[in-house]
Formats: sequence, structure tokens, C-alpha cells
Amino acid sequence: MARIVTVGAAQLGPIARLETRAQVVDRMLALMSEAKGNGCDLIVFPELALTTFFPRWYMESQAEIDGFFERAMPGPDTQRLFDAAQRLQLGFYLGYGELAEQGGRTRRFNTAITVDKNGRVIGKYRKIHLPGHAEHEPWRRFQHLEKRYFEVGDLGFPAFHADFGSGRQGILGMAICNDRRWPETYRILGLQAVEMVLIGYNTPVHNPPAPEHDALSHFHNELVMQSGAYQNGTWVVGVAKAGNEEGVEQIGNSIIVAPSGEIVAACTTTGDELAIARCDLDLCASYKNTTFNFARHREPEQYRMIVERKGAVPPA
Ligand code: CDV
Repeated sequence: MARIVTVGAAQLGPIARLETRAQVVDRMLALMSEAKGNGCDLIVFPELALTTFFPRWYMESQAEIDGFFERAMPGPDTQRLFDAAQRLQLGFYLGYGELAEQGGRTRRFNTAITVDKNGRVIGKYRKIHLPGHAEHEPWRRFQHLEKRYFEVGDLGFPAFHADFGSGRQGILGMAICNDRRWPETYRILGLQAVEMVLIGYNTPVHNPPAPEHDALSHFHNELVMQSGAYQNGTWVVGVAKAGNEEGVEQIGNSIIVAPSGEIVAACTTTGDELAIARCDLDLCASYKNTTFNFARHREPEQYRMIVERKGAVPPA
């Protein structure tokens, strides 16, 4: 039986700084209902989906910063998402700021979880590639202080099994925003035979250190996810928090990419929107067993020699 999994890319439009978690969860529940009505098995929300993208502001008060983090998952505001998953028999990916008490200290991560249709967390990932800066940089139109507010994720890139029912099992992986620009993200998951990579993001159109890239923001968004999908024979679902959020224009361009590298579904607005695709997980094998048959064609020994040499061959 074909392993067809119907997936919804649940893009969110802007979230205002004063918008409450409860208001955002209401918007997410509306997208979950729509997804269910369209036969979805899984819905993917953006990075830091429960609040505005707070790293755009320099804040000194730890209490204010911590107001953007979740201390429990599910917590009082997010329990409704888990209940809806069970009621609708619909899994979801959710990005959020995680505040964890670990080893006697408080740690903060940019985190994503995947929850199955029984409301059980089946995968957890903490963002590894943190972009931006750690100190206030007043020359920027807006800040990008992920290096200040989060620690580098400590869970690696774990692939995990998901059961969609009716004999449809698959191997999923997660990444968050800037991770999608790095080939290592997909390759590490590819080496674990991943069949679908779920990615939420918040990407401003304007890149303060390199404004010459602004006009290419959609092209680069598609380029990295399409090549990551093709080169690893996997589906990729990339979902934006989009639109003008607190004066910062963010790209939408949420897409679902097939293992061929082709975009098979896309959002066309910068608001709350669902793009849906029927994803045949068996299509991955056509790439994993041929062009990207790692066991047959990868040459890790050769790569190691190049890495150990640390740079180009010295001039003769
Ligand atoms: N949230 C992000 O990781 N955003 C980055 C921006 C700063 C370029 C991104 O790669 O989209």
C-alpha cells in the first residue's frame, strides 16, 4: 500500500507584540480544522509560532525576555493544540521558545516538537544554527538577537519514526529557519534515511548585513529547500511566519518540496494560509536507491582527507 501522507503547510501571518498566546492558538486551531477538512494527516506551523518574533528587539529585563518562552509543553495555552490533535486525529509541528530547568540551571532554546495524532510528542529538536548577533547593534533597522536569547541546540538532528495509520509509517526530521540554509542539516538527517523534513521559519525580506541579498530572498528560500530535498531524496515542508510584523516585512513563500526537488504546493499570500500536498513517502526510494544511494556512491574517506587538510592544496 502506498504511503501517502497529506500534509498542510500552515503559514501564519504577522503576530503583534501584544497578541496573546490564546489569540494565536485560536488562529492555529482554525488552520487545524481547515486541514482536517482537507484530509490532512499532519500540519506544520512556523518557528516561534506562539508569539511575535521577539529577537528583533534588544531587551535587558530577563523577566520581559522570559515572557516569550514556554516553561511547559503542553502548557495552559497550548493544551488546546494537543486536545485538537487527538480530537481531529491530526499531527502537528510547532516551533516555540523553550525555557528548561536542566542540571540546576535555566536554559533557553529555540525549539520545535512534532506531536502525533494521539497528542503524543514523538520528536523534539533545538535549533543549532543561530543567526544574528549577541549585542545591541543600533545601526540595524531591527535587531536579530538569537545569539543573545538562545543557546545552541544540544539534541543534534535526530530523525524519528512516525505512524500515520493504515500501514503508513515514515521517518521524519526537523529543522528551524536558518538551519535550512545549511547542507549539513539535510545530510545528517539524510544519513538517517529521513523521508520528510519539517521546517518552520521567520525570515525578514531585509538582511541588514547584506542588503544586496534582499531581492533574492524568495529565490534563496526555495533554492536551499529544493536542493536539500533532492540531494537527500526527501520531502521538505517549509513554513513561514509572514507579512509585516511590527514594522518588519517577512517573506511568506511557504512551500512543500518533493524528493525530486520540485515545489508541489505553495502559499500565495503573507497571511494565515494553508498549502496542502499529498506526499508519497515511497517516492523517496526512487532517489535514495539511485543517484543518491549513499552506501554506493558517497566517499566519506575522501571527504575526511579534504577536511583534515583544512583548506586548499598549498601552491606548488
Ligand atoms: N529566524 C532565522 O533564523 N532567520 C534567518 C535570517 C536572520 C536570515 C534565516 O535564515 O531566515
